[in-house]
Amino acid sequence: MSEQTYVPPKIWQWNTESGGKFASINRPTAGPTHQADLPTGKHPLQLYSLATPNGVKVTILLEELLALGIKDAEYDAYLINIMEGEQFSSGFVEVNPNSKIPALVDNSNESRLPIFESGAIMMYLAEKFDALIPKEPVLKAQCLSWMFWQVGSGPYLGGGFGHFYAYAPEKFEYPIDRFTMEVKRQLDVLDRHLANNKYMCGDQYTIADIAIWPWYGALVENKVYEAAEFLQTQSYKNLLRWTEEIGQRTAVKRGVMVNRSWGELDEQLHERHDASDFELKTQNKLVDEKVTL
Ligand SMILES: N[C@@H](CCC(=O)N[C@@H](CS)C(=O)NCC(=O)O)C(=O)O
Repeated sequence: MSEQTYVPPKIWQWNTESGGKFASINRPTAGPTHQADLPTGKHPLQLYSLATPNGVKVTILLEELLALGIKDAEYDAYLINIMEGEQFSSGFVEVNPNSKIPALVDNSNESRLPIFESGAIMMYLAEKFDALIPKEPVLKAQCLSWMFWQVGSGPYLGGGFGHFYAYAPEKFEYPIDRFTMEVKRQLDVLDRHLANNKYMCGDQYTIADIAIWPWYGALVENKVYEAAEFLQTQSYKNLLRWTEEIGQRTAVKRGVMVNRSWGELDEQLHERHDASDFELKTQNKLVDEKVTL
C-alpha cells in the first residue's frame, strides 16, 4: 500500500494540475468551448472521428460495407483532433453532446440524423444496409450480446487499465492491480469463446468482431499501451489466431488508416472522401506533392 493516502475533501474542487496524458482536455463540465461548424462533404454519410480503437470500429464497418458492394455506404470522414479540443466545438457538440469521437451524420433520411456512441452507430449502419448483423432473432441476440459486451467492457481496458498503466502521471499499484486482473479476465473470456468459435458469433463475421478487434486485437498485438509482456498476451492463443485473421482483411487494413494522424505517413489518411484516397491522399503522398510543387 502507498504511504501517501488521499483524504477526499468535503467538496471536490477541479484541480487543473492533476496531470496525466489527457489533463489538457479533461474537464468536469459538458457543452461547447468554442464556436466552429463541422465541414460537410458530398456523400450522405458524414463521419467525424479519429483512428483510435473506438473510431476505427466505424471506419472498418464502412469499408466492409463498401467491400460488399453497398455503394450507399460511401462516406466523407473528417479528422477530429481530440488533443486540440475539437470535440468541444459547437458543431461537434450539436452532433454528439457527449463530446467524444466517433460521431456520424446521415443526411439520406427526410431530416438530418446525428448519431453518437460507436455501438449505436454500428447497429444503425448494419441494420440500415442489412449486412454484418444476423437477421435471425436468436443469432442476432447472440451477436448483440458480444457487441454490447465490448461496449461495457472496453472502458475497464481503456479508461481503467490503459489509463493507470500507461497515461497516469505516476504508477500506483492498487489501480494497476485492480484493472490488470479485470483485463486478464476479459482476455480469458474471449480466448475461451474463440476456442470453439471461428468468429465471435460462430461462423459469421459480424459487427461484434468489428467492435472487439480494435481494442482487444491491438492489446494482444502490443499496439496499445505496450503491455503485451506485462499481460502475457501471447498465452491467449485463440484470441491471437482470430486477431491475425481479422487483421488480414482488406477492409480492416483500410479502416485503420482513416482519420489516423500518427505513425507511418503511408498509413495515415487524415480525411477520406473517395476510395481512391487510399492510393492518392495518404500523408506521404501529400507531403511528396508539397515538395514537388
Ligand atoms: N462510449 C464511447 C466512447 C468514445 C470515446 O471514449 N472516445 C474518445 C477517443 S477513443 C474521445 O473522443 N475522447 C475525447 C474526450 O474524452 O474528450 C463510444 O464507444 O463511442
